[in-house]
This record gives sequence, structure tokens and C-alpha cells, in this order.
Amino acid sequence: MASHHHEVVLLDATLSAFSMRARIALAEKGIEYEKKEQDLVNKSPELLQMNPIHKKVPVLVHNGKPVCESLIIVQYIDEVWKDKGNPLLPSDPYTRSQARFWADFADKKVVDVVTKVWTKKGEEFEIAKKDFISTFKQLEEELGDKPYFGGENFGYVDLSLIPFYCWFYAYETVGSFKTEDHCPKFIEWATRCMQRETVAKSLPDPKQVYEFVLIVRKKLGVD
Ligand code: GS8
Repeated sequence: MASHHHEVVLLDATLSAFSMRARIALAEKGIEYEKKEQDLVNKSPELLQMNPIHKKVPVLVHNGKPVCESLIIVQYIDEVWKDKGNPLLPSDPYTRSQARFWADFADKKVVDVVTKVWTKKGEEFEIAKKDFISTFKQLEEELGDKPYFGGENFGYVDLSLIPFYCWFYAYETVGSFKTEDHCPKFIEWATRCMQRETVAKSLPDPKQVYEFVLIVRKKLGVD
């Protein structure tokens, strides 16, 4: 396949955890691409054309054709660039099903609890915080004594979850709690992932996330 410079384009948003998944996957495979930061308030014609159903980032545009939904994008990248090494999904069907289960858990459960923990106040916040901690405890249990969710190597589940970590500073600061006091093994895992260059370079500065969180909380009337 001829490799043109603009063969791979990512419609991206720096602070979007979903976009970070796509950035990490591309970094893992060493793919060069053009990153196009999207304004999510005034959406570009390109975003509307490439993701007419959800109108959300990330969108991977490969040879002019869009792939939408972050987990689908990550799986696509893993399949198309198989020859680049660093497999993200396990090859055994059962192990692969379990990796997909936990990535789905990240989307169904983690996204919900992390969103509530920084957008709610009062009693709703207290409930959200409890739910947040019990969710990360469940993840710690699944991790067990392994260095990564996939075992010895960084993989699909790690990649699906680690983007939320750069939001922790904001959650903990606005919520006055420390995840580490409740889930130290999860934080150890996150610290291990952050030592990986592909991850470190794909995640924004937690302070930048925090600034954004403060602005949105003001708009929502939480602060
Ligand atoms: C979620 C993408 C998403 O929510 C995925 O790709 O995994 N299930 C999807 N993207 C947000 C930015 S991150 O919060 C987005 O593009 N929002 C724009 C909007 O909702 O209008």
C-alpha cells in the first residue's frame, strides 16, 4: 500500500479520553498521522461529514474513509497495522473476549462514575464518590498481581483505561479525596503505564484538564 503523508488523519480533541485511546494506539504502532484538533462547540463540516451519526471525536480517517468510536478505532488500528508489532488485543478468542469485556466495562461503568464525580455536588457527589471508589476497586481486583490488565504486556484494556488517569488530579482536587488512599494498586498500575512513552506523549497535562474542569463546573453551576 502506498503510504501518502495524509493517509491517516485523526479528528481529535486534546482533553478527550476517547481521543487519547486513538492517539496511544497510533503511537504503539508508530504510525505517522495528521492530528486535527476539533472545536466541539462549533463543529467543523469535516467532523459532521465524517461522523454524521454521533458527531463526536475521535474519528480516524484512513485513506479518506472514516472509522468512528474509540474502541472500534483501536481495534481497527491493531488489525490494519498487525505487521508493526505491539499487538494490543490478545490472539486467543477467550482471552480476547475478556479484554473486550473490560474495555466495555470502561465505557459502560467507568465513564459514568468519573463523569458524575466531577459534575455533581452535595449528596449526589457523595454517592458518586462511593461508586467511583468501588468501581476502581473492582478494577484492582481484576488486575490482581499482574503488571498490566493483559498480563505481562501493555494491551487493549490498559489502553482503554489509562486516559482517565490524567483526569484524576481534577477529580481529586474538586472532590477533596485521594484515590490512592482507597485503590493504591490502581495508582501503581497507572504510574507503570505512564512510564511508557507512547502513553506519556499521548496524554495532556493534568493541570490543563483541571483548568477545563473548573470552567465547566462554573457553567454547570456546580461551583
Ligand atoms: C465517545 C466519544 C465522545 O464522547 C467513543 O469514541 O468511544 N463512545 C464514544 N466524544 C466527546 C468528547 S470526549 O467527552 C465528543 O466528541 N463530544 C461532542 C458532543 O457530544 O457533542
